[in-house]
Amino acid sequence: MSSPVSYELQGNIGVITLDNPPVNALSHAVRQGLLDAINAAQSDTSSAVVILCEGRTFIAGADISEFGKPFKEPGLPELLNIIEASSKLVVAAIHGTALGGGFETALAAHYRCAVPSAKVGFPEIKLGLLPGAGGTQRSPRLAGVKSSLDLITSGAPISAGQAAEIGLVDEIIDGDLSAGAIAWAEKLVADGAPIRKSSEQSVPEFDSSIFDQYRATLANRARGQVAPEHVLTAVEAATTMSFEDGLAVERESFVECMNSSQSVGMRHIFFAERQAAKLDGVSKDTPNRPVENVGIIGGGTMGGGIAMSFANAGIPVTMIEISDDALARGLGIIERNYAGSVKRGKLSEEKAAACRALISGSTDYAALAGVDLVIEAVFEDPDLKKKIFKKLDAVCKPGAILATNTSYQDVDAIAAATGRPEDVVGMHFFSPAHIMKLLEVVRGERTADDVLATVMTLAKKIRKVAVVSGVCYGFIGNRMLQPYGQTAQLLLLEGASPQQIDTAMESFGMAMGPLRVFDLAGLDVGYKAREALSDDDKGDPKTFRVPDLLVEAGRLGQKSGCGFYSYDDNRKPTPDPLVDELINSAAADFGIVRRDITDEEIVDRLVSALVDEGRKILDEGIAQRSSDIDVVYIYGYGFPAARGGPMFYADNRRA
Ligand code: 3H9
Repeated sequence: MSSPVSYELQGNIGVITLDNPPVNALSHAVRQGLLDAINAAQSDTSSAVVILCEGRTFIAGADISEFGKPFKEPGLPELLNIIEASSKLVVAAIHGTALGGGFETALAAHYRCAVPSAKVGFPEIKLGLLPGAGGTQRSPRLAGVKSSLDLITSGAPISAGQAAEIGLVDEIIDGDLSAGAIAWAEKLVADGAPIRKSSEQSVPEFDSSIFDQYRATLANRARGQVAPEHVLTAVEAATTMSFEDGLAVERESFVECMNSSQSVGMRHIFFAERQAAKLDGVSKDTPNRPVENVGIIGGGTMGGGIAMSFANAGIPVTMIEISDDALARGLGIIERNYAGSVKRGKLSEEKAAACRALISGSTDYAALAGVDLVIEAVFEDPDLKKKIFKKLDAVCKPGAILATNTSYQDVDAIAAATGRPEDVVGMHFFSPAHIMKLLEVVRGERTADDVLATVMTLAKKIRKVAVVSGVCYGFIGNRMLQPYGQTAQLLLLEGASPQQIDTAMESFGMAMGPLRVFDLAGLDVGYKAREALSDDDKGDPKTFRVPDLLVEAGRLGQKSGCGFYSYDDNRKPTPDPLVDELINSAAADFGIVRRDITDEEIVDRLVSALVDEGRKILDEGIAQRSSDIDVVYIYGYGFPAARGGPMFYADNRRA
């Protein structure tokens, strides 16, 4: 088999080219090829070596699919030490993304150049890992402790320009990277530039309290995760030990993280997220419909957030509201959201203005005549939705995709209100829609393959993680939430307090416990929904008696200042003895003798409630695969990524 790495002399420059699509990951064959090439360069007539990559990107990291499998020499840390020890000057030429082990390869080179659009970073933390091939040792020596900790603990990439500012990139190359990098290498040789080893630099001065500061911040931000503490230990070692000893500390930490269940869960999610984009029964060559502009019906919180998601990706949006006042209110919310992002430093003034300029409004459906996609985001009234789709059918051009953002309703029934059900699909965003990453794409019985394929592509463009769901009440996520919420109510009656349940689930890793979620969403929402149901459909009264009593006592949740908790002006929850009394008396009414319930039982029963419903969803073919359900819960419901999602957690715990 031919090697994914080639080596040739171009004049006096040895050019090493990696070609391992799609992202030039450092598979065993790539590592071996790099080793052979760098060895070859030592004894030929080259005076410098340039490492270049074919395709869309520089090396995007170690090959994650090799993790957890038997290791094959050469290992990356050793290979990078050999590259750094090269007697010929080594230049890394970066385009696309140099990530993780890829960026570590660049840091082991003696000089680094990059095109302006390139990005570099250490995403290992998102896999429950830390850089394991010298990144924690070389980066602080080049960029200082603070910049390195920011890069490694956030996992977020930075631009080539930012990397140049902090000393991680030496030269920005405009135009053709290959020609530019070779010319720059020739110039370095001609100028007598030294072989500059990152490992031999000394760490610039830093504030000695920095590690304590990061420890405190990370204890909060990355609650319960093991990798961040290892990052701090390894970077600290770079400041107190020799390079070799620091590397040994990094190695030990890396191996420990790699074997942790947290990293196993996060790696599962990495592949699950990419797998979710694949459609069963739809060829990946299915042509996409063009989507160059979008209409949104409804300028509420949801419609506004959806509009921002598209505008942020450069796609113009026309927002429809029923009156000038409602439209002004909707556009006003968007305005304030953008202003908030600028204030928090998340967006530049210019970028915010450019995005805002892409959103226009109208009260006339005729404004939607030319759009390629319409998303309806009005409140959950099935008749209203059907009426809107009838109107859209009349006004939209042939081939336009008609989507509903419904969280629960029957997408097939909505599609049937039009004469073109094949163009209708569900696009269920999560609030706040411009921030939450999950998009449930609901495949109706008659949704056309190219509509589905288009929406999946579009999801990636607007930076959402899309998961396909079949039609059922609540789709994947909200359907599973129902038994989860009901189990929380049973636990209350049987003896647990709201704060015990929430604390147990938050310690397990949930972003928020179930009762705080109820309070946030508003207890009146479920109350109103139940009013419309028959006693049979409502189910076991034990599963809703407490929230009903709370609503009847005027405790609607955060919005009324109290629900399962009392809230202060900063929305900080405090346990309320009145709620305990109310739970006690409800339990007595049902003849339940309350008992001590362990945190373990709470977690077990609540997660099992999710998983049992998840299994039914799989059996019914509503979800394409178990890992899709994990993706829904991690990106839409605050399930801890380090547990790999509810289905993965259950499968692995019982295995
Ligand atoms: C590491 O480096 C550890 C070291 O410090 C120490 C080692 C000792 N491996 O995301 P996409 C696949 S840890 C294997 O859709 P995009 C991916 O599964 C690693 N496969 O593309 C997908 O396959 P498929 C640190 C990988 O253009 C295909 O490539 N690095 C890897 O939207 C396309 O992926 C990272 O964590 C990989 N490293 O985004 C970077 N990366 O088509 C991870 C991708 O079969 N990668 N694949 O579904 C990324 O962030 C994105 O892929 C990237 C491109 C931004 C590069």
